[in-house]
Amino acid sequence: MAAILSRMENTINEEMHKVSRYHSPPDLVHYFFEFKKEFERFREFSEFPELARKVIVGFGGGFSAGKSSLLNAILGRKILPAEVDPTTTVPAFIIKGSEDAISAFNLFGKKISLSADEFVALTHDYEKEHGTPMGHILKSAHLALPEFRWENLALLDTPGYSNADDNSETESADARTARTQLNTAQFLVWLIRAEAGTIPEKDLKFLSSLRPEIPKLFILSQSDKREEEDIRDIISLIRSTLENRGIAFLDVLPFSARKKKLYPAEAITAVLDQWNTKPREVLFARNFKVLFIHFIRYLDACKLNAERSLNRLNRVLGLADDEDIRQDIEDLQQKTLLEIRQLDGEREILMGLSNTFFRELKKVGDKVGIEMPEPSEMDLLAPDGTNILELLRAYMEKEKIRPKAMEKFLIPLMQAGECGNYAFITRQEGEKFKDFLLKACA
Ligand SMILES: Nc1nc2c(ncn2[C@@H]2O[C@H](COP(=O)(O)OP(=O)(O)OP(=O)(O)O)[C@@H](O)[C@H]2O)c(=O)[nH]1
Ligand SMILES: [Mg+2]
Repeated sequence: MAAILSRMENTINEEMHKVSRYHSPPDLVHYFFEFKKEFERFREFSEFPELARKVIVGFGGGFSAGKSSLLNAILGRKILPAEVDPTTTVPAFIIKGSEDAISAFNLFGKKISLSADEFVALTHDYEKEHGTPMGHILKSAHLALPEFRWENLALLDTPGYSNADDNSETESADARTARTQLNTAQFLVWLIRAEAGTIPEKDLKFLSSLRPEIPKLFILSQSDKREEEDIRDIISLIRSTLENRGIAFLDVLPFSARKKKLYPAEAITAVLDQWNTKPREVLFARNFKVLFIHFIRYLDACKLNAERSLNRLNRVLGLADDEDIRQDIEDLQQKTLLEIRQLDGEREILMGLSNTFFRELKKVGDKVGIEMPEPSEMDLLAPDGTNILELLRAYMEKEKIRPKAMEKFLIPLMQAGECGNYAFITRQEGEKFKDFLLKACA
């Protein structure tokens, strides 16, 4: 497996870079960044395939908000170190397993097994006791529990994103870790300490930097620390603040690890039950395909341009009498032809790399028992706004539709990330455009 992974990595880091030497998409830096990030996720998946189909529920909040204590209450046992001043330093995923097992993923991309004591020592404030921040050589920890009741969920404990006493403006490493981890989650449980009396400004700022489409459940933690009648007021204050700030939320529920009768975890576990309904799709094949297609489409667009230039040059050549001018035009034609040949060569190499890459991807999938079907290009059409924009332009040219008439479709499509417009256009322009799209992609 290690050999396959390193071949795949080599494709991205070496071979694709070679292809990009003469023609590369304008967003090349971002493009390779995305490619590498997706590959990192894939590497982690290959070490922890159990996690691939899980819906991830991130638990976030400030330092000592009570995340680990809430998780322990939900799990019904003290598996995560909390109490007596511990600090979570490494994100920990908790899933169902056939037997108790703890493992971790280190920064060198290796999976290691840990005993319960080692887990506590390595992931929770090892620094204070031993003087070395061992937690920081681990990327994530994984706990499998046989009694875990949500087959499709992975609960993710994260380090607190900020220290309540820390007023500095610069973002800490913990905040970055928490953001990266929480942004990969499909659902979020966010804890606010009741003592704070409302949702702190810092939390609001942090939450607005998370993907807005992640459904969020808010918990007023350590509710025993305030009078019972205050709790209701604090909750309504939090609700109205969230509404005013435009942060969508599912609910705000009180919880206490000390007074479980008064503020039980059941309302929270009922929400987890709802999120548990179906496993998550594995999207690696799809995401990698989108990345390859992006580059190939760019080469195709370059070729189309070059061919257009060639046609124009032919036309001009037919009109030119002067021998010197003809010579110049023929030189330009030669140059353009060479470029077209080069583009063809690059496309062929890229297609070859893509084929090999998907074969390797499938091999890894087979080894860990998760199917990795390579999607067809048609499957990928809807989410890629830029392709549709190109196709729409071609359609307008073919149907002799003036840009003015299509402006209302074109403008939103030109804005990055407006994938939903695909559905909008096909609804508006109807079957004709859909037919055209199908033919264009055949
Ligand atoms: N009174 C009271 N104290 C609590 C409650 N929950 C947690 N605590 C205390 O609050 C402190 C922090 O709890 P943790 O569960 O470790 O909080 P955390 O959010 O995981 O903290 P970090 O991992 O450091 O970000 C501990 O000292 C707990 O004993 C609660 O419901 N009531
Ligand atoms: Mg913790």
